[in-house]
Amino acid sequence: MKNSISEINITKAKNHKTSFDFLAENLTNKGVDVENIIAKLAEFQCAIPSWALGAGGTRFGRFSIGGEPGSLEDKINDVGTIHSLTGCAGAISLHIPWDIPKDVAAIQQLAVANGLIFDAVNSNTFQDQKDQPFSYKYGSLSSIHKDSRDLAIQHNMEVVKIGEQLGSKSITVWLADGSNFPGQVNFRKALQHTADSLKSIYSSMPSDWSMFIEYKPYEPNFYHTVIQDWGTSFMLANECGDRAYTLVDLGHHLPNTNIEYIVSTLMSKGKLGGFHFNDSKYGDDDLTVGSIKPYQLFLIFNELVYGMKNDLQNPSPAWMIDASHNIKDPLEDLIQSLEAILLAYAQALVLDHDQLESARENSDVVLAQELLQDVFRTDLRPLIAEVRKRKNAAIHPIDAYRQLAIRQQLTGQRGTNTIATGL
Ligand code: PSV
Ligand code: MN
Repeated sequence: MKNSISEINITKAKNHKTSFDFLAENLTNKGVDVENIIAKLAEFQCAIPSWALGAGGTRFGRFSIGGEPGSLEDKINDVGTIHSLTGCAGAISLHIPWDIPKDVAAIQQLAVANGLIFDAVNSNTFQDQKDQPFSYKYGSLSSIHKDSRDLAIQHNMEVVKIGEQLGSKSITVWLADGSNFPGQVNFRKALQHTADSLKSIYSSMPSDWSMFIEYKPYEPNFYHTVIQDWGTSFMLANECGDRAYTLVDLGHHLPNTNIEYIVSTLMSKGKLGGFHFNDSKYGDDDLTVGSIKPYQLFLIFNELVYGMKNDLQNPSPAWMIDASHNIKDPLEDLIQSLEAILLAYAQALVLDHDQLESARENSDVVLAQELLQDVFRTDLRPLIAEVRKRKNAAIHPIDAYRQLAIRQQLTGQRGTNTIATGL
């Protein structure tokens, strides 16, 4: 694949050089250290979840695409393809039990061959599995029923064991628990059970592991969710210990929430552990990153960049795309998301944070806005393309994906009827 990408790059090289040289000169004239930013962008790697490689669906239906991955091996190969084209998708995040590796050594080898590492493993107590002895219908880690709670705790411990074999160092717990109707549960008991369950999972983890606690305001429960917001997650993470962190998923906020402020607060307290990218118009829409609110994404990245530089008590967040691909080819959609993420990151790196700080100190509100919007309205795409070119990835990944007819090849190999596991 690398050779074919290089050949396609040759046809794009002249135009790319013209636009990159123009941008680099303009940025340099403004005092931006272009090479330093290229180096930072080149380091950025974002995990792709194993459930995002097939066609997504809604409860109303699912429109299949050809060549969906039918096995974990296929999924690893698909992430490898995205990584070859973009150079920034060097990790895969598994959802257990959807993707339990049968032959761990072979799976590891395949990942290495594709240049991938295993990022956070994700537990799943939001569905009952076939022949499960106790149901999660009325909750899992929060359940009033001890048998269901114990089963869910056990499951999380097993997920950590699988992750350990693969070299993961963290588990993400997204707890769907809550209630659908007023009066259904005792809030206090559900929260206390959740805290106790999380603490038992936490205390059983290896000492170099981290736990990411994801929050979400609603769905699948529509009256109350136990871990509904960053405050609840933060509180539970503190109760668990130093290696428990909050995970921010961009789609898990009520409309107009100031997510950048949440990011800033969590990082300043050293508690932002994981980050799920997507975009939305209404709720947890799981749309392509940057497709609806790219300015918000830039503002969020400003806080992330500030935090990565100044909040040394905060670990480097584990990045992952968490979107669903309803009508697009998932691989193309993921490539578009990666482009939007890198672009927002590049914008935040180009922003002169010292100048912004001095505008703030002078309460120069107009200058602060000028600084932000000047960067946001500068087309930095050639910078991202340059990073890819230097890594022997594709200057234009979507063009290359189409020229290489990858979906057609996958459909030829895997058929038109395979259906990937996921939501
Ligand atoms: C829940 O909506 C979520 O964002 C969690 O991260 C899950 O693990 C993922 O989606 C897939 O179900
Ligand atoms: Mn998520």
